[in-house]
Amino acid sequence: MNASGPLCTFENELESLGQSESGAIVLKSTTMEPRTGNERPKYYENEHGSINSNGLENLGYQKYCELIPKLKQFGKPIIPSVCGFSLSEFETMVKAFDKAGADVIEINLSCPNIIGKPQVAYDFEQSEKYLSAIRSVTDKPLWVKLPPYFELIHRQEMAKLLLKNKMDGATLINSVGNSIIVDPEKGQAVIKPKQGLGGLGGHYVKPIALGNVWTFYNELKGKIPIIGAGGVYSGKDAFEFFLCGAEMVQIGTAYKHEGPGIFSRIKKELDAFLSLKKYSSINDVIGKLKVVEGEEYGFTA
Ligand code: RRO
Repeated sequence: MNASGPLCTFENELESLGQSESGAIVLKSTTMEPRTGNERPKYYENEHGSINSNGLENLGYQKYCELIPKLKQFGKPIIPSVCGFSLSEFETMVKAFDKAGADVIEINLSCPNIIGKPQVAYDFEQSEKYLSAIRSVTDKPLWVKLPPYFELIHRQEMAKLLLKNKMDGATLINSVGNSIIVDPEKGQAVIKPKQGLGGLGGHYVKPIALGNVWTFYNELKGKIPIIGAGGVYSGKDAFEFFLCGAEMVQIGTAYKHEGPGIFSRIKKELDAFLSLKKYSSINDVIGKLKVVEGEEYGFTA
């Protein structure tokens, strides 16, 4: 499926996703009011990936609630993504999307691009408060969109919170926040907002995403499915996420680059790779990453 972010803000983009082979329609993260987002240039892409400081450009949650019945005609899960500026905003939007017929609601606790608003998911006390309160306002499946964590203890602690608060999915990872890409010719950052700082995606972040997926998989022990994201451009990339424990993948940077045809290409590539490697089912892949034994790759004198 697509990742919440690129090409899922406007009605025509959501319809294209409906017509594509994306397994679901994931909506751009919503706020209470419509937003035009941050100043341009706020997106840049090269062969290694992307950086964005979109700034939550979206039509406001009420518009997406109205669109849900229309989007249902495509016969696939509709997954709004919610990004409030306070707990009560999260609660209001989650309740509204529940009523409007969302199939799953993704709670975005990891937007890196709002000036003066640190990512909730890096504050474990606040995250616990948000997750338990949001859990109590809906019975719909709740997925939590998380940022990359770089310490194992942080991954372990967040995994515990997801289990304790009965979350139904963990989307790993959002972009790597507060990064910079420099244009050396101009001696200038490639995007404008936040002094050039933005969220990194694409090939740049795949190993970070895989590391997060693998640790969360081992902590969650199959009790909560993982939706992998961060650098999926090909069927083999998707395969790597499945090996590390993801059950689904989302595609952001590569979808923006290639458009909605990417979903059928990646499915075909994945099927071909699974046949080549003689896997009869994706269930034989999920979480089956082998770790190196002995000294095969060790440095010896
Ligand atoms: O809109 C954005 O700037 C944005 C969001 Br909400 C997010 O979750 N992740 C990202 O890279 N950009």
